[in-house]
Amino acid sequence: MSKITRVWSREILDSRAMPTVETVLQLDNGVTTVASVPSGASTGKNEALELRDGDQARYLGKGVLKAVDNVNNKIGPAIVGIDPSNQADMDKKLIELDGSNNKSNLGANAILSVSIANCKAGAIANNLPVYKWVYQLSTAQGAATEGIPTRVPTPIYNMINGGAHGAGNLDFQEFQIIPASSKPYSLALKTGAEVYQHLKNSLIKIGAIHSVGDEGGYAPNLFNNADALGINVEAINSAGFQIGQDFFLGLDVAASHFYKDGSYSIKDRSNSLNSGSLTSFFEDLSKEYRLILLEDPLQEEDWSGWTEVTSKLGDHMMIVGDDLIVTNPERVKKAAQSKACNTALIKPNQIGTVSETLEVIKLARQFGWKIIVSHRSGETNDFFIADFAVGVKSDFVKFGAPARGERVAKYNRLLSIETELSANK
Ligand code: 2PG
Ligand code: MG
Repeated sequence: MSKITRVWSREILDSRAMPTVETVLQLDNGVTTVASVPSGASTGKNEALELRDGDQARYLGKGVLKAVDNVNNKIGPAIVGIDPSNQADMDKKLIELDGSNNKSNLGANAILSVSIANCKAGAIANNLPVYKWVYQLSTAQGAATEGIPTRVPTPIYNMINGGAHGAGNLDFQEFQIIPASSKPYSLALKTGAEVYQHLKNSLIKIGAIHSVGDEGGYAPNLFNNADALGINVEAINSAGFQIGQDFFLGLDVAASHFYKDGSYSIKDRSNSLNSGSLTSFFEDLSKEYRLILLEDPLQEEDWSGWTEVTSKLGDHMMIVGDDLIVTNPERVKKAAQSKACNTALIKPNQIGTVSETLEVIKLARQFGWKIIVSHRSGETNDFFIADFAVGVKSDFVKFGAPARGERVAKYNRLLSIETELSANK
């Protein structure tokens, strides 16, 4: 049995030059594990609280020294002596120490950094790679489907960044390409990267600026959202692949971002839209561009509108709840009851601990939903979620474009897991 002997934390930078929390956990054999947490820009209203200092003299008020202090002085002393193999007990302890219903006392950023560092320590204590350890934890919690992981989840690449992540002229947040799930992961990564290169050339050809956005996808100047779908199709074709066979398209609409006073305004339409007319627009797009995925198509409290989208499009598309369900069991239950979506986007920092994230996955699976494990737009090079996604046998992963260090850290980790999995066959 191992024991935690020391825990310390500090403020580091994420990929957006914003501070975030990095925690180190030391075991009695001297081994240390390190975990840092990501941060969203288009956050759902109902996410667990990310504790920021609010001191305008530092990082525009975004410092995380209070969260760091909470790890160093409140969480650390309370968890020394615990065996990291017991993730459920550790997370229970963290939840109790916080005592609120949204992690607002200690901060979900402080809590998750400890929870993940503990999960990595549990893997080491049990002599397992993190993905195998997560599989054991999720099996114990009833969150995994039967049988050890044999495949790497299918990647969803965010090729064009709009909304809160882009340059400001596209309303929708993510224009995604999704390789056919039948392809081995290494091939899906190679072909995705090739399309990314072709997309750059296509954007240069039409004079659209080809700088990148927060998630490594391009942030071009285009006229409207449909144009961004069109240019993804063009890049897929010029790379020598076929839509509907090699690649499919998806959208994270992140509709709360352009919803105001009861209506939606988008570049593609001169009039503002209500949820019914926006849904009809999605129906048209899905036919024209073979969309298979639609995330946050409507704002996060429009439950009846979501039910309408899922009943109209859910038979052939993944209708993904992100801001809608915020990796929260109560909102997942409500969404299932009202048939508001059929796929869960899973982000550990929306709820705050590894065990609660597993619980949400278990619930979503009980409702027959698909699972997508996701990064945040502000990331670090920590690739824990790559292991986590394999361990829980997620259907898909969403880690941004196949570019920029903090995105590629996760995609490359999946490559090495794929090699390990095929060696074990
Ligand atoms: C999303 C995420 C990640 P953010 O909306 O799905 O892509 O963005 O982290 O800014 O919430
Ligand atoms: Mg989203």
